[in-house]
Amino acid sequence: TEQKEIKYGPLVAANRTDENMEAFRNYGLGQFIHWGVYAIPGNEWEGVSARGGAAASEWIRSWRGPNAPNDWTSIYDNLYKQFNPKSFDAKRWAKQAKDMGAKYMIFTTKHHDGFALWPTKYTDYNITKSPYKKDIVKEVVDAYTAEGIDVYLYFSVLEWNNPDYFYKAPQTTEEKEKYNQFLQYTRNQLLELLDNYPQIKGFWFDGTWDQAWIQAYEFTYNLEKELRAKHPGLIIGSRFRNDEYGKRHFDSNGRLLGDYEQGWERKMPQDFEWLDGNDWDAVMTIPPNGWGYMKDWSGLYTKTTDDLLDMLMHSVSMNGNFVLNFGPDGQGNMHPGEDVLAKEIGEWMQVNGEAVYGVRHAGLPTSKLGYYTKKDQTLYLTVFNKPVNNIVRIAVPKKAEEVPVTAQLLVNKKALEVKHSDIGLDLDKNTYYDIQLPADFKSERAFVIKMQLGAPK
Ligand code: FHN
Repeated sequence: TEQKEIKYGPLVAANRTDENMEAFRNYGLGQFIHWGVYAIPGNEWEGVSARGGAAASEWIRSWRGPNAPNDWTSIYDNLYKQFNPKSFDAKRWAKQAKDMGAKYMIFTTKHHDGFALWPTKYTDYNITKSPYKKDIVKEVVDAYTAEGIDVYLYFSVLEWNNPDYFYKAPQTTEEKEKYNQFLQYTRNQLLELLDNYPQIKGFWFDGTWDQAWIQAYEFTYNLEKELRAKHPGLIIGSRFRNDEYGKRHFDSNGRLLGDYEQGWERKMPQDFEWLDGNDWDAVMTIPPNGWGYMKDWSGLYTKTTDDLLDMLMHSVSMNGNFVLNFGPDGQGNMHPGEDVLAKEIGEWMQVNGEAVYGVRHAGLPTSKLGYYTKKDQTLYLTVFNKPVNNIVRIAVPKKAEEVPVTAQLLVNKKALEVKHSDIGLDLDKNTYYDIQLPADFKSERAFVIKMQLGAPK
């Protein structure tokens, strides 16, 4: 295919191999936290509700529902005067994330409403003007860093309440000046975040889809360069900027714009091939689409521990990280449902974490039983669908130099027999290894079979 001339393409080579990027590749599991003044309404406020098919509680300022008062926007923009999370304890959050098994976390410094959770010099609409006053971003960065969890800062470029923000590309000189102010403001805030919290590993950008930002490709190109120069090793996903043809995530020649693909939000790639060898993360809500606190989960399908473990293994089996979102309430407590999920995931990770951390795509034919992950000569199969005959059958390409030789159950370290079986409808392509599960083996959740690979006998 014909290659386009691109001036504002990627600033870094694909698949960086430095320490920071290697760490990113090994995280496996992460935590997202959406917190801001939207936690006060928790999706419902005096007749205003962001409920409905696409309900996203952090969007309540604009998804106001039919019963919202006319001055709802201004009511919302004054909610910060009530933001005083008495129970907030970043150390408690960090401990919970650690126990869940998260190796990195992403925290909303500022969502689309523009309210900054750090004491920014560049707008008064920030935490110091709330009754809480203290720097929440600092508390979070310090507490998670102390637990050994890497921190990434979520930053929404889109700001609903900023008069200098433009959705459409600015036209007149006056509009252009205003938008330039906005761009400078964005730059100032990002540099400020790097100055204030030098421990962070990266930015997780959002709200970069509007035309004005898309047209500012020269500015965003230079800004990315500046951020990277200021903070060597910084990790930036593909949502930050676009090329001069308006192509986002990937430039017009299909090259990734950033260090990892950031398009997997509440969805997952079906096939490993779709990923084209890029690094990626999947970010996931517990309710269908609520990122900020949602007081009432009733009537919504909220994902179960088993759903989430399935998505986790789906991600890591394809070289991605799985990031589970939490939306604490206006006092700084996690939703009770989130506490339960975090605990159950953590218990599972205690036993099976080695199938998650530092693993890679195994390159085997997909299995109906579950997901493969691989680390050096060790192969893991996380079984979600236990076979009725208790035989776990592993397909290996016929010419493979490595096949399963020994196997054990991670849950009890019990050795299992591995037998070469030539059963299958595609014996020209694959050969099969059977692992017999103990007849009395029962498991309430997915379980992991750990195998050592070796030369075929
Ligand atoms: O609009 C936001 C949404 O509220 C949430 O922050 C998610 C997280 O990935 N991102 C946006 C939609 O893409």
